[in-house]
Amino acid sequence: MKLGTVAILFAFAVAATAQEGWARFRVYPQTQAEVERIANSTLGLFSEDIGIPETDLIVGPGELPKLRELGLRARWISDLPNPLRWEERYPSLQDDFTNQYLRYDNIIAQYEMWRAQYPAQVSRTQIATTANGRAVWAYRLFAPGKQGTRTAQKAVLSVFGTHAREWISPALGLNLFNNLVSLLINGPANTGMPDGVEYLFVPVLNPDGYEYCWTNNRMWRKNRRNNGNGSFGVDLNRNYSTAWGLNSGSSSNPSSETYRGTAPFSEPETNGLRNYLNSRPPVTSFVDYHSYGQLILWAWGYTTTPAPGNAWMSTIGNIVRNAMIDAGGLPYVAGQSSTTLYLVSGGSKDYFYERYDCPSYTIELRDTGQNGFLLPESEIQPTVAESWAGFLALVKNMHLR
Ligand code: 0X9
Ligand code: ZN
Repeated sequence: MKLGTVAILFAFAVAATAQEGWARFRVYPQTQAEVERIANSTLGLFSEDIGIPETDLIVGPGELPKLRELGLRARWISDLPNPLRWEERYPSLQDDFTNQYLRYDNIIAQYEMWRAQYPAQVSRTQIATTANGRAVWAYRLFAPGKQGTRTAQKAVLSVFGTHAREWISPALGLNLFNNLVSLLINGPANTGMPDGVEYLFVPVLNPDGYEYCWTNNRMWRKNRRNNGNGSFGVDLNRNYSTAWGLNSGSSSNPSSETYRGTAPFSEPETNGLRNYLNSRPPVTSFVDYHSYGQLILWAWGYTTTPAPGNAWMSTIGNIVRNAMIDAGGLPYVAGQSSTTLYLVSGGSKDYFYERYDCPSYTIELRDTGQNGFLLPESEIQPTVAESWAGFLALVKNMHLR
């Protein structure tokens, strides 16, 4: 009976994957040993994480035997577009950041338009050069009101594109920056925003990975460091110094999707970001924008013990959450990272919380798994609307720290 079911499932799978050859399957691990088997498989991961009771996998052409080898009940969920050579799906140049996902050069070109237009308020700094020779940029927007302080005393830091395949994140960054320009440079005399704040945006922290998604594999996550053993990539969100290498929240295996690198800040992207902030005013709020899951997560990520600042991170985090729900109508869940999602060691939000004692979050944007990382471009604007509300709520309430 069981074997029969499996056979029928696989017959269906072969039929289902016949055209494109790529599909999303759900497996149902029940023990840690079964989770381990999935972790050691070379099948792609569609879920955010491998875990009990269910995990979604990406099965490519000819990979059904690998799925069978897991020895787990498997259910076909949907066909997937071919994740290789994604650029072929976009015949013409994408240049409308409000409704399209852009190539890295076009993202930076858009920020450069703002810099050219508002040279007194917008500036940029190169914070790193990647393994593949790309520049990582930080853009600074400082627009004091008429009566405002002429020098910034606080930095609001927003990081986008840490994980390569989470394309909604850099797209959101462009739209948030656009809204900030409208509000702070072209907006009313009283913006309702706190005084003396500079806004620091990293449009794409991981440009090598992001471009690799366009040219080679749409589901790439890490950067493109050559690990020297045939594997590539360090998970930048496991490479910060706080609790770096704590076993449960990252991997020492270079092939792993959560490989932490050889040392804290071993990667130019994370190291460059840390060093850049030494020449800026103290960070008074931090958000690392990811997808997916619709979550507002605060430190600590590396332990389930609440951080000393748990009370105010919770207060501010829930204000942000409520603002996002009010604006978008979709559920967002707020909580301490480790207890709401899973343990992460060497993550960005733990580092910025520890270093600056500021409210520090990972926001997981849309959706909750229907499209996952492949969020349609039609959802860019709805995501922007709710995230802008959340951004304003954070900046206006960070003093509650
Ligand atoms: O695993 C991650 O890095 C994040 N999820 S994702 O699917 N976007 O990869 C979660 C990060 C939670 N952050 C920390 N605890 N620092
Ligand atoms: Zn991510």
